[in-house]
Amino acid sequence: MLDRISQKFTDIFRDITGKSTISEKNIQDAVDEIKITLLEADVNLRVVRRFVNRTIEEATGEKVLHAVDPGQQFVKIVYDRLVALLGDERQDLNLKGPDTHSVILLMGLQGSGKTTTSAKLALKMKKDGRKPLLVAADLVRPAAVKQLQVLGDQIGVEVYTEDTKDSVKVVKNAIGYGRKNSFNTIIVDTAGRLHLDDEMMKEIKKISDIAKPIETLFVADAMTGQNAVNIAKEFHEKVGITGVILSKFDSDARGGAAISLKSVTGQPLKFIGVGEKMEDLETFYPDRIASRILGMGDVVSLVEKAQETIDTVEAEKLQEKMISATFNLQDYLEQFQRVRKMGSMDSILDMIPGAKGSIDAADIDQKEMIREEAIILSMTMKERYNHRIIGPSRRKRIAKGSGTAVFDVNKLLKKFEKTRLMMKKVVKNKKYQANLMKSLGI
Ligand SMILES: Nc1nc2c(ncn2[C@@H]2O[C@H](COP(=O)(O)OP(=O)(O)OP(=O)(O)O)[C@@H](O)[C@H]2O)c(=O)[nH]1
Ligand SMILES: [Mg+2]
Repeated sequence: MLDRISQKFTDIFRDITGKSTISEKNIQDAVDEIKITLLEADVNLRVVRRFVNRTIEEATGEKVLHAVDPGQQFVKIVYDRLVALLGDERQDLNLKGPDTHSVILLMGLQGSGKTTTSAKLALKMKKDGRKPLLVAADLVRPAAVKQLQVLGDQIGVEVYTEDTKDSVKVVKNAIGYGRKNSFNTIIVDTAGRLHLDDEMMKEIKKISDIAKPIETLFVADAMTGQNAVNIAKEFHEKVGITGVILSKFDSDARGGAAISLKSVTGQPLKFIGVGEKMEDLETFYPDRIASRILGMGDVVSLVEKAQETIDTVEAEKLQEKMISATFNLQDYLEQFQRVRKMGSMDSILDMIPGAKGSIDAADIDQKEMIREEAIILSMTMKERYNHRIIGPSRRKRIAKGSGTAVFDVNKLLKKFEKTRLMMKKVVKNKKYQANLMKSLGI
């Protein structure tokens, strides 16, 4: 997630914050680099120009050039401008109170993630204490209704379906059904098309007229970059949207769609899809994403994610363990037991400054986790607290006890050592980031 762009920004900032004095030329050079970085990230050209011009304007003033830490002032300006570009404040769904029903209509191009996102949103609503109803209004793709039913089953949310080809009728009846049965959040999944065509627009308009949605959300595939942004804009002009959900953000190394969306469409980005699992939908926080884009990590989201799956005390402990290099095999065991609950390792590593690239997420696949768990469980507590005492005969015993081979035990111990080293690196990086952010007042 955002790997490429955040690496570039880290390099640019490291350069400029390393200087004790800076000239207008230094700033111009850094801004030129930023311009290239944003264009490579597939950010809309006009957005880039405006961003660059304003940054130069602010950064070449007396206040910056003669500041004690001119480089850090510059970073702060870029950060503030980026937060503004991403939309400043987080934008909540504009739902009515629980006693009336609110309709959320999802639309977008084929394969953008509408059905998955509908279900993810339903789960989120359910967790928020609302009563969601999913409506299968994609009657174009043969398996679409079934797909939504399977997801609904998985998250324990009812799915309204009808055996017809008339999506407008389904939506109308679904709303009647929802009101009668006191569902207060009606989420409508619609059909996607390959291109923007008149027929699709007509159908969506009809559905929208009947459903009177309080939120009309465009689901855009982050990986399609500017294309996603342009189509969102067209949808807004033709049907009127109230916000965007950017799906597949986990696979987006560039970040261009997220950066341009608000500015080009005028509509806020409300959520990001960060994986295929039902839990993988995050509220979009402009400041946190700006930190991630600029390579400063997103420790806040990480801790929140941990809090969702484990209690607060455990979450704090987890954070401590993650940033200290003092953990032993017992901690390691507890960690991946928690990680398994939290979701994909990849999305977790993304939030830790400096962790990405230091460890390969593929190293931590589920089967291996189970094997490693068995190995550690076969160790005595003494061994878990001090892995250095585990010599050849202990390794043999542990392999036997866990039904694995000595080779597996060796591999685990090696990996554990590698993880410890990674943690040390993260701490160093985190200290650097923390100091930087503290001095910037972020
Ligand atoms: N990695 C990742 N995959 C996603 C995300 N959201 C959706 N997908 C995947 O994208 C594919 C398409 O998702 P769907 O929800 O079926 O898309 P759709 O827009 O409903 O597709 P149509 O109904 O055919 O137009 C599926 O394989 C999803 O698992 C996401 O946030 N991250
Ligand atoms: Mg679909």
